[in-house]
Amino acid sequence: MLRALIFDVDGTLSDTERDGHRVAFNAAFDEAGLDWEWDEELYAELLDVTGGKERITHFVGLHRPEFALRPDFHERVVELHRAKTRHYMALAASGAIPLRPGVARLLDEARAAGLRLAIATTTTPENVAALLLPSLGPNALSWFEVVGAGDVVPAKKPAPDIYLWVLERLGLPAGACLAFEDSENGLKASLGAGLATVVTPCDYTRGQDFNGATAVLDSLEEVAMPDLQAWLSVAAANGPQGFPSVI
Ligand code: XBP
Ligand code: MG
Repeated sequence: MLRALIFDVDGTLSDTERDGHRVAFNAAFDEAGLDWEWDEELYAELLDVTGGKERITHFVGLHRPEFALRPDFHERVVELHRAKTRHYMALAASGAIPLRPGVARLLDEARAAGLRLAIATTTTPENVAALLLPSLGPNALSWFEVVGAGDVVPAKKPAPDIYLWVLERLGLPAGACLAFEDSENGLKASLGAGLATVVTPCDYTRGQDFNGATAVLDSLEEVAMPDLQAWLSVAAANGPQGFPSVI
């Protein structure tokens, strides 16, 4: 029986990466006097690593190895990321990053149907509020009973930890929940936690491997409420691993 929906944020609720996070990283680098510029192509590669601080560290390792030798390297990464979060929040709070089609309707219908809602994301918690409130209104955060975000678990996606953290706080087994993801890393995390998962690929993740997803859709616009229980039942019939794609 379906009891809760657990949503990823970046790429799933909103296409945040190219015109949100990427722009904010570049603004932080510029502000710090660094000549680092993450264009769209480079950013596509850097997205292999989830988490902003982890992504900066990954970039330095590949493209600015001398920067990693500084004695204050870790502090500099934290500082750069703090500035990036400030820029991202300002951008998101201005309403410049819309939700993906069907998201607001699905959240409304799920609430009306008495389903519990939660978030499992790699991004910084403050970013979630900044992104959702302009589109969904000032009370939107209270719709989500559990918000698992950022550094609450040390191992970020594709590790399943953030989903396990959310499930524990919901007090529900994975079999009573559906996860919503947009990326291969996110899908690995949700499947690793035993969750049936609906994938709506975004611009950067289209073409990735979504093997094991219960459904792969262009957007949540196509989802009707009865589909959700039906998908959970199909996944349950097939066991916790190796979900077939029904669409
Ligand atoms: C999202 C991310 C995030 C953002 C940056 O992954 O990878 O790292 O790009 O957020 P997912 P922060 O959608 O799989 O959760 O800079 O706040 O870490
Ligand atoms: Mg995502």
